[in-house]
Amino acid sequence: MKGDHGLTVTQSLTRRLKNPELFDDLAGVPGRNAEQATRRFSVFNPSTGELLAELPDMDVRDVSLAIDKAEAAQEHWAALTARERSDILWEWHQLILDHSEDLAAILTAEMGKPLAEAKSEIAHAAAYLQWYAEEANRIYGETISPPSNDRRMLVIKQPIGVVGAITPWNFPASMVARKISPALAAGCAIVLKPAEQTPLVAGAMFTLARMAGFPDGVLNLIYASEGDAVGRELCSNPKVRKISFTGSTAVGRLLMRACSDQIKRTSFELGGNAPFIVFDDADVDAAVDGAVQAKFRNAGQTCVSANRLYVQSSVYDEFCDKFTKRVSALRVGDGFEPEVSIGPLIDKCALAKIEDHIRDAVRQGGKIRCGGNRIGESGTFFEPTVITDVERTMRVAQEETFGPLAPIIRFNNPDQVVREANDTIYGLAAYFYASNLKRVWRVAEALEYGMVGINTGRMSSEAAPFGGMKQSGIGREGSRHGLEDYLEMKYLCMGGL
Ligand code: TXE
Repeated sequence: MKGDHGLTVTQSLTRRLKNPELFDDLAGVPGRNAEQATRRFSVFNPSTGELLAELPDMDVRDVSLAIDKAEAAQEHWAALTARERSDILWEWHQLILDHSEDLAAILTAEMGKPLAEAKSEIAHAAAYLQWYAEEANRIYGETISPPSNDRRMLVIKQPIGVVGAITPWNFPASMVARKISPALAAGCAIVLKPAEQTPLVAGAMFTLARMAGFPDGVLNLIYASEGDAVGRELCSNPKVRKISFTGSTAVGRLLMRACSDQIKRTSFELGGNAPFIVFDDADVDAAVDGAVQAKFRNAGQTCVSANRLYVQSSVYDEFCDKFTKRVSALRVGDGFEPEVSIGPLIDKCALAKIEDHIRDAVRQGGKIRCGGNRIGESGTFFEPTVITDVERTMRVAQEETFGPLAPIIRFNNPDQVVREANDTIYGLAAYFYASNLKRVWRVAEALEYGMVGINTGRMSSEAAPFGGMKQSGIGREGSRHGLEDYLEMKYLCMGGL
């Protein structure tokens, strides 16, 4: 079906939406010449293979124009009072809640995750906007006791300026909100490039942002079929003062190099290799619950996904049996079908990676307890899989699988397991289950991770700083710390008093 703006959206999706006009802005990119207007890229539903939309494939010229617009708008945006910025963010938050069903349907259609998960992601996205609508009013500086009485010293906080943001496909709504809302609260303007697989929900959110009243130019959206050229322009254009990126560590490295010429500010949230440790004093049933959540949410396609499970010998058999039973019962399918808790993987590459990891583990003695196969000839559905007898040297324990595969490693020595858990280039999230208070503190402090879940498999919250150590990234998103990442600190010294 062709919309007024030349957008193709399948009837099955538009029929689901109460407000199909959420798509209206998707194709409208002013100022493009005829040659640019012919270049488009397609967005597909990974569950069905249906074509969802054909979007303008924007290029470096579009990015450069968007940066100009952002720069022109930023000063005005920063000059509004904190309360005025906060009110617009509140309005956007409200509009997202009002349209949450439509936004969730778009998200499930383009990304594949179960509708219930999509709804909770939209609520999570709205929660970031709410949090930073409040936080916008809490930007504080400081005064310093001067070393001599003839001067006064203070510190003020100012917006960094124009921010280039690049988001991934695994949380296409909440990643957008998590980056944009603190930046807007701080007084920055944004140029955002969502992932090419999942640009539609970002587009719909931007439509709602316009309705909320953001001044023209403060929020700019770039649709592009790949990230390379956009990334280069964002990193090399001196008008962009900061890059905020969530995605793979490999691309994070490229962007960091590209930003080094101008010593550009960066926030990176990159890959992970989260350990999930079950000690012998853990509540095993609770640990099973937590592991199912931490591993299989979003079909395992989360940067905080439990990538390797370590279970202490004395509870190993009980844990493996109970966990395998729960995992075998998970239903895989189209995210729009009720009862489905595992959607498709994002693409064929993701499928190939999980199969490689399984092959490698089995070759070295890993035992498949359930799953292990793709479902159907076409499509990217994969059975939720548990492998036991895993060794830490296997690829499945070394690399981020980013899929519904849980490798379980047996351990005997509690001190050694913490050292093994830390033995990775990543440091995003770790989980452990234990009840002995001394052990809880010691292990929590010893894990070299930005986030540690203790007796829980779920910890993301707008109220908490999300981010990693080592090669999992730089900076934090969420909480008051997330706001600081979009503010420059300026020291003022007034003399001659
Ligand atoms: O990531 P990419 P992919 C990890 C996960 C996954 C792997 C690959 O292990 O299996 O990365 O996923 C844009 N300059 N994570 O290929 O390529 C791209 O257009 C600028 C973890 O999807 O990093 C998209 O918008 N931008 C992660 C975004 O980067 C570039 C979430 C992410 O794509 C670019 C996703 C370039 N040269 C994957 N190349 C997490 N932390 O949750 C690509 N992009």
